[in-house]
Amino acid sequence: MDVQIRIKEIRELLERYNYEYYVLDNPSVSDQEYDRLMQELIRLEEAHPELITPDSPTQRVGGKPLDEFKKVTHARPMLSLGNAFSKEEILAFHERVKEVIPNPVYTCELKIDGLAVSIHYRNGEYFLAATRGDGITGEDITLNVRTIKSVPLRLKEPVDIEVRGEIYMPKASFEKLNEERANNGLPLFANPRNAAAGSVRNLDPKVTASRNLNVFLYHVPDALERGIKYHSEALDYLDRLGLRTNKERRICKSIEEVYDFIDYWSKHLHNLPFEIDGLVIKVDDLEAQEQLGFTAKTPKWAIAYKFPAEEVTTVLKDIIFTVGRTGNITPNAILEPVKVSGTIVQRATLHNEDFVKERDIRIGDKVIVRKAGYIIPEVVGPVVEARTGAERPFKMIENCPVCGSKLVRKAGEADHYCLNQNCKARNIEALIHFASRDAMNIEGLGERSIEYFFNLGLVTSIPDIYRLKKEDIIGLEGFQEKSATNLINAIEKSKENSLERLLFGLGIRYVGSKVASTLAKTFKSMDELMNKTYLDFMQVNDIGEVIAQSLVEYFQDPDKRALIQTLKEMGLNMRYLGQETMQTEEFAGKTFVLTGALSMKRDEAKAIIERLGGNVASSVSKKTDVVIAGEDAGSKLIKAKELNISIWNEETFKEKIKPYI
Ligand code: 3BD
Repeated sequence: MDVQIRIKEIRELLERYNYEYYVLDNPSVSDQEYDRLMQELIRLEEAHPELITPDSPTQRVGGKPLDEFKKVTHARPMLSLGNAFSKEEILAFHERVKEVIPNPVYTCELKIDGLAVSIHYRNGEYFLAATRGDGITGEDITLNVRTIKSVPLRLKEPVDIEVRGEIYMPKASFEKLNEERANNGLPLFANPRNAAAGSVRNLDPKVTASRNLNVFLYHVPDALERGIKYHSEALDYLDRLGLRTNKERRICKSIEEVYDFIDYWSKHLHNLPFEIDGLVIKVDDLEAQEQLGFTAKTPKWAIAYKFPAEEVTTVLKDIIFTVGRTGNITPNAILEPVKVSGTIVQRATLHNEDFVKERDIRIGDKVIVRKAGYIIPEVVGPVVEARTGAERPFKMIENCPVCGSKLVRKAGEADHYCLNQNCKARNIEALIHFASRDAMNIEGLGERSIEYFFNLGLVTSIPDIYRLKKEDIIGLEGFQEKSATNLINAIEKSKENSLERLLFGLGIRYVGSKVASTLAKTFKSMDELMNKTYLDFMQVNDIGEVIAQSLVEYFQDPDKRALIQTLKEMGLNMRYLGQETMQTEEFAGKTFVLTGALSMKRDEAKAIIERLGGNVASSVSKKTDVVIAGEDAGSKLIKAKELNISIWNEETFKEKIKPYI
């Protein structure tokens, strides 16, 4: 028989068996038969390498580990979902929907707890996969996702399509993986979601391939353009293409049916072979979705229902104090280890003195523990009935647990502070913050390395980071030639960061990443910022007295000015480089003015325009390209007409942004 024909035949069989096994969960042949065919195909391809194609079942794992992931900009942003924590909030969502759509029908789905992925097929062939990232740009994980066996390398129809879904790790695989890791002395993953994320974001596809990941697809961004009328129909279409969807979805014709779905899954979620962190409720009619539209980040036609946090009781054995980067002191509960929402918890924040006193939490108490927002363990309060009399009341400490200096609690503030600028704990925390992901994002310079370098005296201040040399770290525990080179490169690269990352990283009090962005956008350079007054800062939207005061204090402090000067001399970028925007024909480089009443918030409209590459100005001039006029637009509209400037009404605006939302 012709080799070419035999190869094609085996590939088709393997493709079918793979689909039956991984997508339908319904195999029609034995594992042995499958393996036998795979071995035959491997042999034939080895003998005829010219016949290997990328969609061959032998080609799932291949290639060398990557140096880094490439960036991918999503054609349409990957949106977030609004959250509801109760049926009341679901009802409020329903009422909002009904204002636009009188009789909405919903599709209810499980909310798989994994990581979102976008997968592209060209002519039916697997082509690209990307993480969500910040929703605008993600990372190219094509090679890793192709190792997931339920991801078909070829669809049942030769279409060009982007599909979105969630990659996850089944509970059983997660437990097996952690068991193996424990046996090998490797750190454990906290939960299946982290394990899935870690496996997908590994630079070596072989590692991903070894991790038994799976996927559910739930979204076709351009369904309407494909003639699909309902979300539920889009899911059926995904099924027909051979993609894996979750079958536990239900079309609900009334809010009561939605409640039934919630009640059912509130009871049964633990029986699922994978973790879910809630349910998703979506308006089924795609045209109705369009009419409802979106806010800056979330669609108004969908909402996530989050199950109430699980509460458990355990014993509070002790209270210890930690020092944050601003010198803030946090009491922490040391707990008898207990499993909460899937992970073992042995420490929980007690926030501050008042939190503990108001709840009268005592050492030795039986306490109720839960995870706030599913993530951060917190103590809800004591079980007073369980007291024996042996419990010890809480007493706030008076001196820094690390440097011993006297703590201060300013009037009107809840936190105690260590004011010692040289306090070791504060400095380590400040360095960790500087290098962290939302700040300078120096990969490889995490909590552990910083503590290690600090204790060796290698890095005790921010400039020390930029003084590190490869020779200093090669040979230190955990650092070989390659990891040392990577770290030095990452540090070097961080010098190019846009101003807002540096501003956030400096750890100025009350300057979070959002304020840092606003400041960078407004003042453009560090030099400008350093010379601004309290009143200048007060002019900026979103900046009030407290932040303005803190900024002035920071920039007038000679030590801080010297620090900034040093960093500048070391070559750190001190300018705003512009946000990562899309270059869209209708918006990029153009100046817009908003006037009149719009149905969406003005800030949202502004954010969308900026993301699409445009600017928003407050008054109409010759430099204005487009005026977007809502209801009752006044003098600005008149001026726009005089100057012969393009005018869009809200509908036109929505039309223009539609392709990117
Ligand atoms: C799921 C958005 C929309 C298409 C926006 C309505 C937020 C992660 O099973 N539908 C689902 C699931 C997630 C979804 C949408 N349907 N968005 C959905 C989703 N059945 N998990 N998500 N995402 C996906 C996210 N991820 C990371 C950071 C912030 N948001």
